[in-house]
Amino acid sequence: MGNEPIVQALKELMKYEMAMLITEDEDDKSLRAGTGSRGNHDNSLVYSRAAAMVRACQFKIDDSLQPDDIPFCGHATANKIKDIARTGTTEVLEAHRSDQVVNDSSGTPRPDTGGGATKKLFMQLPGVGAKTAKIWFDLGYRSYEDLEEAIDSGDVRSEGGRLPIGFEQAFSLQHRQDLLEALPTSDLQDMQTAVMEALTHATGVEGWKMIVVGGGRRSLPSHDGDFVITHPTRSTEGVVRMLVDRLVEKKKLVSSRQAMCRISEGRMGAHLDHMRQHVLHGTTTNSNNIAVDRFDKVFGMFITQDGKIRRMDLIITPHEEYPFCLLGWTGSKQYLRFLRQHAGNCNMYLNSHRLMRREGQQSCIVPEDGPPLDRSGKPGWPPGWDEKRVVKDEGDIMELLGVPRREPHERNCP
Ligand code: 8DG
Ligand code: CA
Ligand code: CA
Repeated sequence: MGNEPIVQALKELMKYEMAMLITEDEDDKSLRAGTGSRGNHDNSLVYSRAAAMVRACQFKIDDSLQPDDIPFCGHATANKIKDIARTGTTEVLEAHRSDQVVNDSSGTPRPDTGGGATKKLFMQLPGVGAKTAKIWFDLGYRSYEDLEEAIDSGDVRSEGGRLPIGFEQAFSLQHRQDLLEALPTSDLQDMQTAVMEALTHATGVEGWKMIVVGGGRRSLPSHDGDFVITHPTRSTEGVVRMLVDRLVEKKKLVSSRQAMCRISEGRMGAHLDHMRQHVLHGTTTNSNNIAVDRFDKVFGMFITQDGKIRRMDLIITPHEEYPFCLLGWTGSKQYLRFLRQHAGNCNMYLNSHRLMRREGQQSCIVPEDGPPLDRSGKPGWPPGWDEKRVVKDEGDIMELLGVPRREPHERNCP
């Protein structure tokens, strides 16, 4: 359709906006996935949605269109899209690219903008979020080399001070060449072999399943390995800790003393009750933090056979939630936002654990406790379904939602 350059420009704008958004609790973009649940308005979501819509557009977008002809966004965004169609760029994008303060649509300088290009650069390092990127930018650092120099020579810019950098961030800076390049498929294979060995050894049972998820499953080049792990019969409880210990012992994973190695565990216990409560009290928002789930997992640094350092995420799911986990962790993030929004429009709630809805004074798991709702909120089974059928794969979830089955590579909303 010829609209791809516009998609890429909107994606770039999305990333600059993520770099402008400071959250109090989380200073790491690898632990978030574009939340929208944060207090302040998140412009990155506007651009992400616009990019997805432009990619899906069945006509060429050019300057002859009126803003109203670009129906999926507000006038301010539509005007930027027109600019990009005409000239390849737009004022805000150029301001970000040159680290300048950005004006809002009424021409007023936006507070807390500036440094877009530099902050985006710093945030490519695992463990560095908008908060740290801003501190470094405000101190005057503009490149990785600047940061390295500051570590070597002490911080020349602030009197007697030193560069504020954590050991995880310093590790990422040191290994940035490995961490920023695209992974060859052999690295994913390497991860698979090492993790499967560790799972079998640590638990003493065979039969573990380990699937590539994330961009890699959507047939895109990956800069990290994302995997969902499950077992058809054995409990997954407590596995993450044993797995990490074994991988560290085998020198396949960098230990948490040297680099980022974040383990989440033990949060699965009451998760269904929590979900039920949220559904009952209407406190769910389908589009809110798509990165929040309660699976046991580890976000760490893998060491390949060639001695390269690669980011690796392992997500461990009980078998009954496996299809939901797979769907959630395959992405893309924007595809998931659309899917969850759709569930919400049908008065249902979807996350990476289950599909649920309310039934009178009770919450109801779909399909175990009852049929899904359609767009008008009416319950009813799709063709081929009844309460005895269980969700076996991602396509089943799509059927229950009444949306087309899409293969992973068809879920690349940018
Ligand atoms: P990329 O690595 O090439 O940038 O893209 P990706 O593979 O699509 O994204 P990812 O950041 O590696 O995450 C994989 C998918 O998992 C993503 O589409 C959204 C989903 N996801 C969750 N929970 C979380 C989370 O806690 N953090 C992140 N980053 N993604 C999550 O379901
Ligand atoms: Ca990924
Ligand atoms: Ca990842």
